[in-house]
Amino acid sequence: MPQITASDLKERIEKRLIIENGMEVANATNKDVYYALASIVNEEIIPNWFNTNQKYASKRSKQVYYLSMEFLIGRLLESNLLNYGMLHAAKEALEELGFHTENVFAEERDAALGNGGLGRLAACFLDSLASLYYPGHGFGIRYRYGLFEQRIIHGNQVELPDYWLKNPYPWETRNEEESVVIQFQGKVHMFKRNDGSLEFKYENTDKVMAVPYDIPVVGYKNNVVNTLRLWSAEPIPGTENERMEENQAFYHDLDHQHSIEQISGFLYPDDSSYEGKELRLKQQYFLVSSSIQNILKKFKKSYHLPLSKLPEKVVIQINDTHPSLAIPEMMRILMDDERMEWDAAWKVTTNVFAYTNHTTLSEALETWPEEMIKDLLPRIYMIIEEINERFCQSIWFDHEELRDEIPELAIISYGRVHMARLAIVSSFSVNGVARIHTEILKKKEMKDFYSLFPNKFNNKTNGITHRRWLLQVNPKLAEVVSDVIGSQWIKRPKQLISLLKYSNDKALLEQFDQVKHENKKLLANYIHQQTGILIDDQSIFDVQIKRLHEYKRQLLNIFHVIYLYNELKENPNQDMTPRTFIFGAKAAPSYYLAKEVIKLINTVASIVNYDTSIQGKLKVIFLENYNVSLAERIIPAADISEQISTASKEASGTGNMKMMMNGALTLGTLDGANIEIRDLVGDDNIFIFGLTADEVLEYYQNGGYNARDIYHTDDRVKRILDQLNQGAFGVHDIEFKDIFYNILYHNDPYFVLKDFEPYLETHELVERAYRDRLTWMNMSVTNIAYSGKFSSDQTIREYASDIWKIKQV
Ligand code: GPK
Repeated sequence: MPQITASDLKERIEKRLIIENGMEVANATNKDVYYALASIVNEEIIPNWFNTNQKYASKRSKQVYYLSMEFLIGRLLESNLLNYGMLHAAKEALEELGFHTENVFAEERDAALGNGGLGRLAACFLDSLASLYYPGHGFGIRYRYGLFEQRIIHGNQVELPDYWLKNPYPWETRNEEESVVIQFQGKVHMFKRNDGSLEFKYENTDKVMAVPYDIPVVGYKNNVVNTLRLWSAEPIPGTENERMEENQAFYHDLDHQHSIEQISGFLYPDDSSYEGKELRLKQQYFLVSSSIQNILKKFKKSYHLPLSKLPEKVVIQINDTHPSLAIPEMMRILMDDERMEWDAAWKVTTNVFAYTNHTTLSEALETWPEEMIKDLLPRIYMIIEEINERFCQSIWFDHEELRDEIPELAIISYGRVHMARLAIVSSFSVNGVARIHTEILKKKEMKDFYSLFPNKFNNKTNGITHRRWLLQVNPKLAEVVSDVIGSQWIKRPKQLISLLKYSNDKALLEQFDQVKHENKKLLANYIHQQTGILIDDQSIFDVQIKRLHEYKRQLLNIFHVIYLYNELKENPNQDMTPRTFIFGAKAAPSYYLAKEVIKLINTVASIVNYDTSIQGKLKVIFLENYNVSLAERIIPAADISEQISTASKEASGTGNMKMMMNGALTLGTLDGANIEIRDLVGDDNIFIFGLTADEVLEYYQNGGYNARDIYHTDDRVKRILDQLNQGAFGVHDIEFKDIFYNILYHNDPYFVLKDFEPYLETHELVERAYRDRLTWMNMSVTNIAYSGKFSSDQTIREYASDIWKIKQV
């Protein structure tokens, strides 16, 4: 890879500005410079992109396609510069031209085509695939509106549309010539061919054009450029005119055009919960039909092999059940267009698809009304029916012990189509995303399926790209690490383990401490600038950043804050290390209780932050519009990483890994990947509290526990709940009654009260530990040292070797 120097870049930026904008640098805005730099990076990318595709084609490599309704990519300029080895030079060039790098990068809108963990995981996976020389690509939807922008107004979440494409997006290329047609609705007719085989013809379907927009996925300093292909829904050109002669055709047409464009109109803003809207079903079919057509066309064009060989060259990972209609879609094309028999098509299909499950929450399970699928996708419905029929038959005849369970196993049952069941039956691999999660799938949630298909089930613990989440977001830490152990860890993140040898080196620990402190100062400045609130950069930065969900228990966190505040009011002079509690969280717009919690946090903040009697010992910061870019600012500054979900509920978590990698200590429950973090760093380097998953599951089985007992026996708890009920935190006395009722009348379904006391006690341990700087930094460095295990490079290697059977090219 040729080294590009700062002065080269400077010159190229100047030239660009002249050619493209006819302007001198002196007159250029941050935006002008952003576009100039992006197009320079694109000039570097394009030949490599072409070469990568050539190489895959000439080697006829097996390819993996990652199908996902979400790709939460965030900004790309900085990470593309980093992966091209141009970041240092670019920063220097920009500063020399009189620009602040950060302001130039901030010109890019976050591509927020995802809700949270699931979408961000997809983005990290693409980064690792390219960086590890794997032929792997993403397929998704080019939503015109990404995840809503969050404003906090009088403590409440307000949603604004995220029209992220307002300005041209420099990383995408429209490839109209590769468009495909998608068909909805209509009638299916069945004919018998002369040879006796069946032929299906569709009539009066609604046709939509899927136009691909390609985004390059740049590997780290390896010249690899893979592709993220995002589909956009458009009317088929020419069809307007056909209808022009009809009466009022023009208005019908506008209406029609609008309904087509809606398909890629916006991202559904729900995380881990199922909404059941027809438009969402359309989006799902739109994604999978365009992707499967594309995959098959490409296979036929470049491999010159019969379709029966598809599984040797193609593997498709479906990211949760959202793209699971890809399965009947594949069957449809193989049979109806390619004239394969059912058995042959089934053999191909079941050897191509692999399915990842991301949650056991029942509210997230996708089941569509039979009628909806039948109406929107009549041929797909027939195929699902047939898959179901054959599957139920096989249970009836081959697994008598499960006959009574058929209603719980059938893909179509009680009028609904169960997408997870479809995915399990039709895939060769089913994986969970952390060890405990996979165990719960096997032992509980998917127990009977596990007994039917024990070999399909496997675990792939999630990971995060250390390039973005350490190298890019925390350059100071990366530099110290490289000074100590050399820079091989960048290619081999597990080598971070060498840091252990130095975890008692006092001078070094002080250096790490200094880096953390500098990062905290940067965040404190940002917070001041955003909120006007001054925070103490010597205080413990205690961070909980993730979607707002009852199971993630932001409520437990804010209860603890209220408790501390109550204590301080009683005894303002008590000796206490100052704390800053930092929250970032979006709630699904229709999730009432989640929004109440946001309001509660903001209300508590507005009281605590301005109460001078507590001498600045406590601050509560709710940063609005939590997104990838904001995570990038917060994570390097975190001392404590709050991972406090009700045990058994968080499939894995990935924020836990990001903060660990940046030297934060986890305060968490034995849930998701926290368990694997604990196993690595040991009990001395993590703060674990609360019920275990087994205990939680047992309570659920026996109808829960009695929350009122705790309310009546623990004065601290009673006081907090009464404060909520009596309006101590609000203007009207009805303010937080619903939270109060949910805990006492719905019996605290997420065990907030049950885990409250152990949580307090563990916080006390944290506070005490923080006072001993060296011990704390030793713990911190130990966490960084083990975090290489959670690089998504490791995860991707495991997917590649165990599931995908693909090789590095
Ligand atoms: C799980 F089911 C879902 C979903 O719809 N969205 C989502 O982000 C998350 N997830 C899990 O909640 C996390 O525990 C997990 O780390 C992440 O997916 C990636 O696997």
